[in-house]
Amino acid sequence: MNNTIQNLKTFYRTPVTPESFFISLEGIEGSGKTTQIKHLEEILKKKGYRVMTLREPGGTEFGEKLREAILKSSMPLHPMAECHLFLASRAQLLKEKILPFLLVPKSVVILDRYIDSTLAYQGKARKLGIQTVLELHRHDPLNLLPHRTYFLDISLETSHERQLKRGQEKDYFESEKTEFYSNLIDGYREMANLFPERILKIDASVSPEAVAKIIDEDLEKVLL
Ligand code: T5A
Repeated sequence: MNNTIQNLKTFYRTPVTPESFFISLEGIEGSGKTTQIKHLEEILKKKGYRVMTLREPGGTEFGEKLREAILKSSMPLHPMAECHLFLASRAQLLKEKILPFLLVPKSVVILDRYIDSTLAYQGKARKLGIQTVLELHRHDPLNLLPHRTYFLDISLETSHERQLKRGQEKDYFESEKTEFYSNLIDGYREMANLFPERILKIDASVSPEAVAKIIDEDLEKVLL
């Protein structure tokens, strides 16, 4: 990790809203993000929070159109084009949904993928560079970081097994080769080291219940 990357961290901020909370879930395909989000929604609602769950890319009318354009693209996009499409979706999501909802008292925004996906997928696996992606995010509103990020860490083998079980058609990224995925996993692990105060890396090869228990215990410590 060089100094320039460390310096770029100073352009980033977390929301200063005493009663609301911003959580993101990250990991490769099949890591169990959707599964854990359902659990998180339940326990946060039981605790009396208003919860808004969103996904990236998407979450707004404009963002859903971009999602379709990226994930259903029949031709390979230039990594920089790909990256800017994710950023466009994110900026609109922040403006329309995330920032207004965080002003609601006792609210939690749960996001299925956020900035760490771009750092790992476009920065590392597509080789744009972590520094480049951090530079692209350093301006408002993209410089807003979650209070907490759960990185569900699984191996490529586990990801393949879970996807085979599910038997879905492969999308744009799921057809990528092994090298892309091992860089991707490295990218996520690098992000967990770069942002240790925000990202909790969880071994997600265990049962969904065991993963949920780790998240529950952490939430007890970090929620106000
Ligand atoms: N992308 C996104 C970028 O490249 N850059 C960006 O900036 C952003 C924001 C989005 C794609 O876009 C890329 C990344 C992605 O390739 P998507 O359709 O939203 O695509 O895909 P994913 O987010 O990857 O969704 P998945 O459904 O594949 O993964 P999940 O949500 O992590 O996994 P989940 O919970 O659906 O579980 C998968 C299966 O595993 C089982 C579940 O029952 C399910 O069948 N499972 C477990 N099995 C055993 N043990 C556990 N602990 C399990 N947890 C779940």
